[in-house]
Amino acid sequence: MVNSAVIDQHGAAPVFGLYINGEWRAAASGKSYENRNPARPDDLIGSFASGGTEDVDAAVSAAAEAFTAWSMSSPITRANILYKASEILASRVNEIGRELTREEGKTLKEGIGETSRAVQILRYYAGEAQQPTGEHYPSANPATLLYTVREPLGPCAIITPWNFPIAIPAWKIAPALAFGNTVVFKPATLTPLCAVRLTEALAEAGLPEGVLNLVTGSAGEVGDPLVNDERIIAISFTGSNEVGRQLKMSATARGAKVQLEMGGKNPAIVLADADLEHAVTNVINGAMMSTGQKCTATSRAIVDHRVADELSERLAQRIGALRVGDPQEEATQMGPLISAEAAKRVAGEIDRAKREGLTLLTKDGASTDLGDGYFVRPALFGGVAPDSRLAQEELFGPVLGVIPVDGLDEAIEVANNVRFGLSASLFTRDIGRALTFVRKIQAGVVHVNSETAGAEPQVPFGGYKGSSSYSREQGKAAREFFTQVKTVYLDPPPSA
Ligand code: UN1
Repeated sequence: MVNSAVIDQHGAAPVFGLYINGEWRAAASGKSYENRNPARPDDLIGSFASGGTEDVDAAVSAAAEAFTAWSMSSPITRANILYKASEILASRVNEIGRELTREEGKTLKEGIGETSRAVQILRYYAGEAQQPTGEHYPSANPATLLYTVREPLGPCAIITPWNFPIAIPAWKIAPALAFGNTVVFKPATLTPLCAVRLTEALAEAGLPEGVLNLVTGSAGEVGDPLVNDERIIAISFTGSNEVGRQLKMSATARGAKVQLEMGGKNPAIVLADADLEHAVTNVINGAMMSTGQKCTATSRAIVDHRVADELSERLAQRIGALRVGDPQEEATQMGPLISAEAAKRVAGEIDRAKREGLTLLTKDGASTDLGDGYFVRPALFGGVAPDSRLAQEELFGPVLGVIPVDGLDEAIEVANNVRFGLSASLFTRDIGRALTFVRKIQAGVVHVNSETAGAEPQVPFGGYKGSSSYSREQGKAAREFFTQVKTVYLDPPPSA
């Protein structure tokens, strides 16, 4: 039998399997679920295996079994496999980028861009795997060779969201593997195809069986048993605060190492001396790309009152002109929300803000040509109070509020007055104010004169306060999470 991700066919739609111990297979229950295009829900992308406890058990067993050999393998061997996977993915960037757009709903430019980013991430970790693994120290005994070595942890669970369906899995899985861990990968239920594509590339690159296992399915049927499996030593999770907190409590209670990346309520501060056109472009990109569904999205424009009216006007004009539609069309600038439920929730938040008396600056005339996709028109609210719901809660959609303030000090105070602290931007020409902002802002990723979203693979990524769990992903920080330190005192035997 061919070892292919497509294990069956339901009419015209393929059925994709789980990947366990080097083999694509159906879920033990035999069940699968449908995955549809959020821009055109009648477009069935495929069916995906609905994993369950039995599958999780098989995947964890495979990861546990494969760990000894993989953890002892040369980092150079691992680097070569990651590099090969990057090449395989690179050769399919356009195809997979289009699939990402069809499955997730971000624009083609973003879908292909994100896939290229996954290629870059795999390449980066191929290099990172070849970096030093420890440090050499002086000892009280001059004859002692005293050094540390970072060693892998064991089987890890990688639990990822739908909003970056290939980049986030790549930036968690690649370091886990590079540093000698094995993986059970549980992707978001809504974006299993990207997870299959990444797994295929890594499998084809020559990962030994059991080193990476993919179990698609729901949080309850796959996520819970995975998090609670005693053999899973570490868990890296990106998703909502509610799920993250719960996950951390149950996993740390049994002694697992846990890393969480969660929400944001990211501010872009615009001072009166800023280049307004540049600020407008970056605020809109930060707020509206990926339909506002990034934890790094800009959701508060905190603006000096001297330029607040002008900036609001320009934002309203340009946001109102964004071409919303099917992201598979090149001209589209903003696609749908991920699901019917998400669209309903975000539309409800917009209605609620209007009912509470907030001023909607963009026109919200219903569009005629959006079909039955999960579309919500982008919304800009003006004169928003810093303590309003719109300025405090993460809405995860194309909604932006302008909060007028009096100068930098008040702007920073307002910016910090939320429970999140992922990313933040400042727009100014004044280096002194920029330095003050960098020092006082409570955020893990800080930008001056660029948008709040974005994360390069070679630097640490993560948030302050409720956005994260005080650990960082990517860059050198990934090695810290996915390894533990062994300290070695090596003394010569006493000479005869
Ligand atoms: C980005 O801004 O490009 O889920 C990355 C998220 C973040 C990643 C953002 N963890 O939106």
